[in-house]
Amino acid sequence: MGILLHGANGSPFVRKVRVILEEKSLSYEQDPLVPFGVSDEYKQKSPLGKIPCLEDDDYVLPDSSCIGSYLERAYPKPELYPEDARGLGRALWFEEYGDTKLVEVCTVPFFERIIRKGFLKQAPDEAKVRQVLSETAPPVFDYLEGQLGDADYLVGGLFSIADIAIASPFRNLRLAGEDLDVTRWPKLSALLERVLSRPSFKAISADEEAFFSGGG
Ligand SMILES: N[C@@H](CCC(=O)N[C@@H](CS)C(=O)NCC(=O)O)C(=O)O
Repeated sequence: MGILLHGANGSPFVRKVRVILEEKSLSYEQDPLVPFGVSDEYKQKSPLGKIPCLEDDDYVLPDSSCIGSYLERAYPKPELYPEDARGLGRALWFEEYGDTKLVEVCTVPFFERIIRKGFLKQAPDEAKVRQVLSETAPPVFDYLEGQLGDADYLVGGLFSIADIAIASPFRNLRLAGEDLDVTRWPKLSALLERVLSRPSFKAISADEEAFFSGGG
């Protein structure tokens, strides 16, 4: 059967796994599952009912972070996780920060303008979007800007899971028509340009833009 990835485009967690698969040149099929009202059969595979969930032949694993760790061990090249203990710890921290705080702020404009407006056909809550962009998001972006120093990538100067997990939610922000203020966050903006222009992200962007321009 090979690799099957359950999860619709637009999810920052599904994107993370797709980028890892692309970086490792692994071929896979995608089941564009939307995580609302999922079947009991899917819950057997992903007990929290969330996306993504990956099947690799007879092996089934939910959760983007668990999937990333599995893929790194099962398909080691190219390496996407730092070798050294401190680098690894730091990369996993950025992955966690990306998956929680950053997803929380970047998906509000995406949900309001793309999902609510385009798919649920309701008016987006622009006041909520403005509040997040002006109050909640800036300290999160400040933190990441401060972590970069003069390095091209977040950990050890090398591209890693940390950069994938931080860049992924920013794609949601861009799909919602927002971007970072390059004068306020120049290092973070440069990191995003570097990471989002990789062939792995580009391969997925085309799918996402086709899908979301149809929905919105
Ligand atoms: N920690 C999980 C988070 C996955 C997640 O929250 N996915 C969202 C879609 S972006 C979902 O399935 N939400 C449905 C739900 O919470 O029931 C991961 O990294 O895979």
